[in-house]
Amino acid sequence: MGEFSAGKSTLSNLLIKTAALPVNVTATQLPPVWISKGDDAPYRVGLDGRHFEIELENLEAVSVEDTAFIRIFHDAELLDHCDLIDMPGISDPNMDADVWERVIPYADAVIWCTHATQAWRQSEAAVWSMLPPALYANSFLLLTRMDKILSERDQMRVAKRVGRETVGLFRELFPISLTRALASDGDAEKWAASGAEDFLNGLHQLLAEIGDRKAEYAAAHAPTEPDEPAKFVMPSRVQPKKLLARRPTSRPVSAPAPLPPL
Ligand SMILES: Nc1nc2c(ncn2[C@@H]2O[C@H](COP(=O)(O)OP(=O)(O)OP(=O)(O)O)[C@@H](O)[C@H]2O)c(=O)[nH]1
Ligand SMILES: [Mg+2]
Repeated sequence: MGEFSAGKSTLSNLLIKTAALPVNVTATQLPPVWISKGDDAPYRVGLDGRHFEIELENLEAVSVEDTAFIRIFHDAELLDHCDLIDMPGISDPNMDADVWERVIPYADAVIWCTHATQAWRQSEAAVWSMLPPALYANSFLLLTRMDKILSERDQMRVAKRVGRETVGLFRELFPISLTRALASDGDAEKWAASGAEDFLNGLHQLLAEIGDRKAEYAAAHAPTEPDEPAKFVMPSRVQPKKLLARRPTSRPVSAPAPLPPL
């Protein structure tokens, strides 16, 4: 999530190692794009829940007004551990907040992108304060476009200020240059210098923790056979899979399922 042009789609493309999502200098007029593992054909989900075929090459033709979200599928390793939802910008005057608000209940965690050069504006803090506080401990704040801040001293200064202003609101803050990460092209030093390595380590750690919590929760709530002796009742092992985003269900989007506590 984040303001328009904060780098959300650039980040999604980096995470799935494919230029699947349109990246634009101006605001992108797209509904949320929900990315899962697989090779199914892409489709859009209408506001009434019906599915409609779409063309991957022509995502920008999808109408924001009557689409809840777009579903696309890729074979990226990260998608073994979570789904991703690439969101539209939060304060685009041409887009109703409903467009992104209706997918929030599906999220277990948020990666918030904020432009390092104007980081953590009031509009961002205001939207974040309206989201479920249960998300905070599972969410990251990315200071994107760090390459636009030239001196190391200024980079540290902005990271420190934003860290101070967001105490308790995020699990962790990572400065990153998404464009440098994309351009590192297998160069480990450039990858680390871009900030991508630290962020990806943090993300994998979070996904593992959420997976463990979900597995424990599922085991603790597994149905038991009342007539059988306790020693024969085995908790069913549930493999955690979709962590950043839950799949749509028939329940209303305003009633998110509880995530086991940290
Ligand atoms: N220099 C620099 N440019 C970046 C960085 N991240 C993204 N950009 C550029 O910023 C522009 C917007 O990036 P997007 O990924 O489309 O931003 P977005 O948040 O998805 O924007 P919307 O979907 O319109 O809300 C593109 O031209 C990107 O190349 C970065 O870390 N450094
Ligand atoms: Mg985008």
